[in-house]
Amino acid sequence: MNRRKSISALFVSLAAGLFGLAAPAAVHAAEITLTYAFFAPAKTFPGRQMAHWAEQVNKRTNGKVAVQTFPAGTLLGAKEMYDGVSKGVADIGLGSPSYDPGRFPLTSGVSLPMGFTNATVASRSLWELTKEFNPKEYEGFKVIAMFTTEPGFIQTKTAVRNAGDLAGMKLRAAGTGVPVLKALGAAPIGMPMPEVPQSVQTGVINGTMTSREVLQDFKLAESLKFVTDYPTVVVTFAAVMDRKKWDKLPADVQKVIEQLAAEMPVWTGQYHDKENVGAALAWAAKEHKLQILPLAADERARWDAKLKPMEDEWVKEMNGKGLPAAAYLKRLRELRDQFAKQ
Ligand code: DTR
Repeated sequence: MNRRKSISALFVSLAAGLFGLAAPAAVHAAEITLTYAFFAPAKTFPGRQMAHWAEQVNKRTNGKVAVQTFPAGTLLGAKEMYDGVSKGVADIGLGSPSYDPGRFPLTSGVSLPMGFTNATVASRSLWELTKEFNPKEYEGFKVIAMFTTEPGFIQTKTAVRNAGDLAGMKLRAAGTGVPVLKALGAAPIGMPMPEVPQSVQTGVINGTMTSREVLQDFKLAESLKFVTDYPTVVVTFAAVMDRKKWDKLPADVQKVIEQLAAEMPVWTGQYHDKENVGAALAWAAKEHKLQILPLAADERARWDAKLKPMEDEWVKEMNGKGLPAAAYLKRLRELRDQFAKQ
């Protein structure tokens, strides 16, 4: 490269740098860098939540904190997320408590069939409950963001119009969805979301029960052509930081992160409910002829009846562990109804 060229190249990159990094953030080097791991791709809604959080922390700390994101399991996978954060592999990890209900027992109450109307209502309820009950299952962590999916739907290769179609069908769900599918008569398999596309292709499963944006975000509509129009249960997400790491952060940074924690359930719920799911359904209908199968009223009533005992069973199981299950569900119902009205 001749001298003239290299000077102009330098000029262009300087200009691009100044233009692209207009926030004071970028001009001063960050004092603190936090690594943030997530198990699924950046373009999925939890991934977008992570990018938004990273950008906001940088902006609101005036560049003092930079966040390096590691989506798609590049640093930690779904099953190792929380232990990975404890061990310091990542400073922050976004995992799904629904994948491990044994480890997050109280949180699994949010994934009972509670009739949440959307992800925003469920996300806000989850966050409030966690603040109020401060469940022991998050001991050693600082929870920095919580949210849920919309209530999941059964999405399959072959049509499911009634319990007979579902009987014995191999379907995948997050851990907390397994008892739901079992109660409905299917043969459930618990597995993390990133394993689903291949398991569908190889025929290990005939479909999945989760939020419907996965039809597009994981390209599942290429093989799953049917959605049964029966909302089931939400899947929970929690992003956590190791407590000791948190305690070392300066107070002004902690304040920014706590403010954001209060905002993330709404931000994520709204994006998921208002853009993400609708766009995916429209795309799947247009590109892959997705069919939404209504459930007849009497069939719906039978499905509801099959799921009804789950709440009492859960309370009994949690009481056995010495957890305040009945109080948690009572408050959950109040919050659900309060947020559904807003
Ligand atoms: N945890 C999920 C739900 C899920 C829905 N969308 C995404 C996107 C990225 C990761 C996970 C998910 C489930 O397993 O059902």
